[in-house]
Amino acid sequence: MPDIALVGLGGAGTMIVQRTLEDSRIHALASIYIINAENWLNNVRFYRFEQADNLIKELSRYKHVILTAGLGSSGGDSLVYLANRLDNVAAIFATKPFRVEKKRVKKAERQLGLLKGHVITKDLNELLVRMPDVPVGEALDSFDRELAAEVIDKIVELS
Ligand SMILES: Nc1nc2c(ncn2[C@@H]2O[C@H](COP(=O)(O)OP(=O)(O)OP(=O)(O)O)[C@@H](O)[C@H]2O)c(=O)[nH]1
Ligand SMILES: [Mg+2]
Repeated sequence: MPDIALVGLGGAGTMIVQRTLEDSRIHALASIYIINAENWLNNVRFYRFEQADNLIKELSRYKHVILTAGLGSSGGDSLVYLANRLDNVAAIFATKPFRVEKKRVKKAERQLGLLKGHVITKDLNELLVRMPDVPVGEALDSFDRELAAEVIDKIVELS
């Protein structure tokens, strides 16, 4: 069993984890978990949030756990739940919602306030400035790749 578990929560978490798996080293270095997946991935352990208490038991067996999700969502709620119950969280990578997603922005702030420990956040609003003319799907994809690169660096550092 690897020392590291990488956990993606919700739609954004799934996408970010999926991008990390394009680096062929990752499966050897970390066990991959997806919670409330929106699409299927090979060699990944899938859980529903309703199984969170089993998941906590399983994740506590690792030396390091890395969590990633889009804040403001139910994935963000699950991230808070897990992060505050595990004592082996090495890093949290989270995205902040677009300004127009008003309800999610508020919810994201509440989630950040509840999270203990350091959270590395990346703000989706940056995309509107950096890539104003790129279709949103493409812009999100390049954003997910940048965040995945940071997650990969962390996994390599912890290995
Ligand atoms: N990084 C990234 N963020 C996304 C993407 N699609 C949507 N988002 C952002 O992530 C936020 C959370 O969306 P999801 O992760 O799909 O939400 P969820 O956890 O599946 O749960 P719901 O709240 O039930 O939709 C959205 O409000 C967007 O701001 C994506 O492909 N990549
Ligand atoms: Mg979703």
